[in-house]
Amino acid sequence: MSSVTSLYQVYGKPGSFEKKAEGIALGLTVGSWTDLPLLEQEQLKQHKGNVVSITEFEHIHHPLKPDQIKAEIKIEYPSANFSADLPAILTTVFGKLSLDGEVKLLDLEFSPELLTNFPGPRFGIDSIRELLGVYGRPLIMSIFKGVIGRDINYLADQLRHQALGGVDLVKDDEILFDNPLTPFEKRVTTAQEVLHQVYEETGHRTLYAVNLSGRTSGLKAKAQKAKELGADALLFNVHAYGLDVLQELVEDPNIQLPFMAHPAYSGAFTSSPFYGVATPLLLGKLTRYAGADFSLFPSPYGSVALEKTAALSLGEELTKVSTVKRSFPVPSAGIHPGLVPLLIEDYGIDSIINAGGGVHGHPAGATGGGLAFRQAVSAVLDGIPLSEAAKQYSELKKAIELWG
Ligand code: 1AE
Repeated sequence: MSSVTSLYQVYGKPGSFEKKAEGIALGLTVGSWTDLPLLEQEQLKQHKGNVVSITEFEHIHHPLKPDQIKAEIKIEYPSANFSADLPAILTTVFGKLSLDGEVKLLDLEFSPELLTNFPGPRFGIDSIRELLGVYGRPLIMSIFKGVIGRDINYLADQLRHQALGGVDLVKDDEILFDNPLTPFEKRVTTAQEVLHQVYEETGHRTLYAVNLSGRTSGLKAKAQKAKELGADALLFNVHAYGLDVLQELVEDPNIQLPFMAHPAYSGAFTSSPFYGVATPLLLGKLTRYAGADFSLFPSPYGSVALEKTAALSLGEELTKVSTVKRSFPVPSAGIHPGLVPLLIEDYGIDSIINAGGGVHGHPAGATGGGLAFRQAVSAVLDGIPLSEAAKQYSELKKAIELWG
């Protein structure tokens, strides 16, 4: 049977969870039905949510209500109840329920038949590597910083310095929207010129992800224009718009560009231990199913940090075997070269190390910052401790002296 199966975390008194689970399974599907005539009951049965399992964690008590323990409830919802799109699925499994006390949506399992409606990333890890011609190491990405109120020449200069440091990708800051000083289309064409010039000079290719922003109704036309102008990739604040908006853009045959999902605003849904949606589900599985080729998220180590178990399982959701292509995990926020060994240990080589301040704040500028990251990656892959490698590489040495 085609279906989606939800895993919820709830708290309650021991032994109370069966009633709670049945209440959810009925409430989100056919409602109260047992008083109806038998024929109608039969008809409705195929639409009723099915409680698959209830697991009580008798030793995990609610921190503020010690008589309550944690439980996980699994419920399967037939696809017959919803259209095959994320808004309908999310409304079915966590619509009104998300407003109904301490319930957290931990995971969603799509049946293979349902999953065919979600083609996922158009490019994925393998095709992005082909675009860049880079294999066998994590990619390095840097971020424009301090560019609000600056003109296009300032951006061009900052981009050139970043690219000369050997980073593979540069993304717009997510807070840079369309504006008269650096309009969207001008950013695309200027970046092409700068990056082409750097390629001619050095043979190194860097891709630029421009921030696709503005009202939802204008996004497709804007993204198509970016494609026509030769854009490399699009940054998208997907959680401020909604996952289905991303899916629409990714599936548009006139766009066909890699999409980079920024996590801005997602913390509003994920941060509570009791409410909302689990981070690996939202920024991992669902962002991948909606078609992001890259998903950015706070690493467990930097200035904004995710809890480590969640950060690791997020990476797994983006890369584990599926009919849907793999998306690049992009651990971010407060990243500096000294964190490269930890990031490679956590996310392997099929990941992207992303830094803004850790590139621009380098004593030798953004070019020195990029070089320091590349040197740190080489050292880790060669099995050389960073402290050793720093004796050989002056940029890495300066970064480690500054940030540790
Ligand atoms: C989690 C997203 C990180 C991001 O977009 C960003 O701008 C990070 O900047 P830094 O590296 O913390 O300066």
